[in-house]
Amino acid sequence: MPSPRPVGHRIETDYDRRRLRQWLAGEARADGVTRRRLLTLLAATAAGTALEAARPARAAGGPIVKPLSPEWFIQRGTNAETRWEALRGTGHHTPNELFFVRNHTATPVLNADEWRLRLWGSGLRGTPGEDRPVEFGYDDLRALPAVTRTAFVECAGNGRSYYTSQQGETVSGTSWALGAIGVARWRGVRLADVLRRAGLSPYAVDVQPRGLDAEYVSGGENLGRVRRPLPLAKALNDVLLAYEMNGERLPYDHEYPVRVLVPSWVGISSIKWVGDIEVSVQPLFSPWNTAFYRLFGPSHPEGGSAPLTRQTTKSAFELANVATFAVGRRHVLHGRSWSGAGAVARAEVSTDGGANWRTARPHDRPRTSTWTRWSLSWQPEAPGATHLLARATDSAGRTQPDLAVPNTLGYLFDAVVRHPVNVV
Ligand SMILES: Nc1nc2c(c(=O)[nH]1)N[C@H]1C(S)=C(S)[C@@H](COP(=O)(O)O)O[C@H]1N2
Ligand SMILES: [Mo]
Repeated sequence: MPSPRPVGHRIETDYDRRRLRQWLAGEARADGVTRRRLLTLLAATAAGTALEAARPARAAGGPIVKPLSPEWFIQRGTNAETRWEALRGTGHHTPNELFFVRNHTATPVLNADEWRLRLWGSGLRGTPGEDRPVEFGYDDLRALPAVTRTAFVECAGNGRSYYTSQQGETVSGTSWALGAIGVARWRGVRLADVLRRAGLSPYAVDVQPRGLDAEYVSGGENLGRVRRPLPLAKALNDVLLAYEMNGERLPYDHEYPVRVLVPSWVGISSIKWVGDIEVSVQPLFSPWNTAFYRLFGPSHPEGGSAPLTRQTTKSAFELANVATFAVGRRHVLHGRSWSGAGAVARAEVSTDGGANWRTARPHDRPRTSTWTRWSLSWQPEAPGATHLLARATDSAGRTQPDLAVPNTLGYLFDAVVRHPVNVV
């Protein structure tokens, strides 16, 4: 049986080519994306229509509302990375207080009583010729059948700093180590249920959720509010509109009152503070599936890869960056591995620079869209600085390589990370 990865990728590439051709033929819409960008993407290819007036969102004092204790987080601009050593002993789900934050601008503090989710666009069966939106309030969503699901949210750029520190590549973007991931138990409603209730047209192809946070300005250009198209097939499959995280009301940063949760896909798909969802019979483009969140560079198609979807395979130790171990003693190393392409089939650890690998003992029943915790004992025999290596193989047959294929924006790092430790 062929592995799901190339097949899934091919489908995505074909889908992307088809939608770009449709754009050239005037059958697709691209808001806030330049014509030059789309022409580049076609490898040979937007007229922007005016963005809808932004609904003002109340911004909080700083970019992040929750307290960022330095023992738990590394602050990176408007973002906060979870420290892996802080996850030690926290259980399968990342506590909300410890969950990483990735904000393009700042967390808006919204009021659930005033919040409305507006569904609109050509992909809804309304009165013909009339673009009549359908609205849901917070209580309307809570009254629909609820589902619960454990899933990670992981930034596409998680691990980006290792392109530079391990591979000598120059990449742009937030210099995450491996802490731009968290796993939560999300509770909400199926996006499929909401779309059907809104009157989904059989001709709809894309949906585009958009956040209520402020417009994002990059390189002097206002790109509008954070939004990224999602193919209808994925939207109907396993996407949630989540209103609870680990049994609590969503915290402001993650994002109260409702977020989109797209299991297994790159974090940008999971739009926070969702205020509206466009449903379209035409393929949609935004800067978040054209200029960003594709692979660019010499190893990739001219004009970039297809828009990123599934996350890669990764592993991390629940250890501080240069953790200290006593020589001659037996230690238990703890870590976690995960993949966007399936469950973790095996996690292995090398304590001798990659010459020998031992299979770690799993602590979870491996499942898709979440990590598997593991442990392994280690008795260091000589003092000095060394590295610990962990690598995973997923149920799709992907094993973490020694080198990740570089891309200019530093997405989807998947190579084995060399974790520095000190034996004393
Ligand atoms: N509205 C909105 N949604 C957003 C973002 C944002 O800045 N604004 N950041 C995205 C990115 S890049 C990531 S990785 C995840 C991070 O989710 P978290 O902050 O809850 O960890 O949210 C995504 N959704
Ligand atoms: Mo991200």
